[in-house]
Amino acid sequence: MRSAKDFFTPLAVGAPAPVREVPARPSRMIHFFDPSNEKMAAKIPAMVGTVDVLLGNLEDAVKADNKEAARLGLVAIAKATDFGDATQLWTRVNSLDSPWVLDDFTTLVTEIGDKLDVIMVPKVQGPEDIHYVDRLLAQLEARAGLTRPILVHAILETARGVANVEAIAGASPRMQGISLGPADLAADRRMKTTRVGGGHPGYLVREDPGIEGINGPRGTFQQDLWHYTIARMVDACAMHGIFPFYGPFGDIKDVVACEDQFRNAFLLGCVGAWSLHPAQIAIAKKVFSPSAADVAHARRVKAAMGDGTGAVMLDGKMEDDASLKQCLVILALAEQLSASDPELASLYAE
Ligand code: 1VU
Ligand code: MG
Repeated sequence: MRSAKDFFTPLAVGAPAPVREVPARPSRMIHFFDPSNEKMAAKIPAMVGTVDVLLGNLEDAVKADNKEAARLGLVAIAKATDFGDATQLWTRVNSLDSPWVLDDFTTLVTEIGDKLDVIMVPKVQGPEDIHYVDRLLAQLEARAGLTRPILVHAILETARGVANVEAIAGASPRMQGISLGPADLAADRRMKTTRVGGGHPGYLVREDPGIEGINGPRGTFQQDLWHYTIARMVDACAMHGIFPFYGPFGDIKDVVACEDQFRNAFLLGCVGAWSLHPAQIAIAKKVFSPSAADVAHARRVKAAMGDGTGAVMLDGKMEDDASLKQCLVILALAEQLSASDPELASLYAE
């Protein structure tokens, strides 16, 4: 284990200094695209400024025969596109045990390292995976003469990864965040689902039978398969000052359930989710931006609380230091989003 004193020392001579704090940039949707799919790739330049994150995916969902085309396609798009301040460019590389990942890292850092904000690493099992990526990136950044470190995002999609999530979150100053990957995680855990995220009608609790002699219908309540994992991930991220995300929702047509899944994640502390299809972008934007009513309420609590200590009554409810702190979280997010989204700025205007 490295000494805490060495934690912010570059891992290669000439590599940029690690960040002390992860930049909090709007990341409500991480929009996935396959750079080897010409139709999809052609749509990407026009999406700049309309999504918070564009992610060129090289891993699962890209056919094995297209891995090289995807990598080179991403290089071409990145070189030809100005992403401005409002949109970040991320990539998802192939898994660390795959035959493609070394070329993913070397090509992308060398060719477009100055444009890449974050590299998403799939199937992370423990801090040792992050340590490997950390050193490799430092070596490649030094060779490419980069002046800004590329950050790392881990996907939580193995049982071992979940067991090690706190150590993964704190493994490197490069750690930007973690996404829940429900599909691979379900398979690795041997859950008996066949879906990409969301709930399952069989995972429920049923009302007790009525008292003796009364046999009315017994209601059932569907439960959230992902509550434990998201909550654990959120705690690990908050503990290390990095950002938690919900991952994919595969039922593209079920926009209602997608919104519910995204909102559960938002309420539990996540800052964004993946959008797999253009139809999911607006859902993420809506859900991960606080509502005008929540912002207005937060401002009222802040005003009523004066110096921030003590307890007051507002609309029949007690507000105190702790409810004010929650309101300040909402206000900080509203302020951050307003800075890059004029529509939200006018929605939140006092
Ligand atoms: O109207 P056009 O024909 O010109 O364009 C189509 C389509 O090409 C385009 N489109 C997209 N554009 C940008 N980004 C996208 N992600 C994207 N998806 C589609 O929109 C137009 C309408 O498309 P569609 O409704 O006909 O949809 P398709 O049948 O073409 O595609 C649907 C899928 C889901 C296959 C497609 O959206 C896709 O491949 N999305 C990304 C999937 C992905 O990245 N999966 C990996 C992450 S999830 C994971 O790892 C765990 C499960
Ligand atoms: Mg996966």
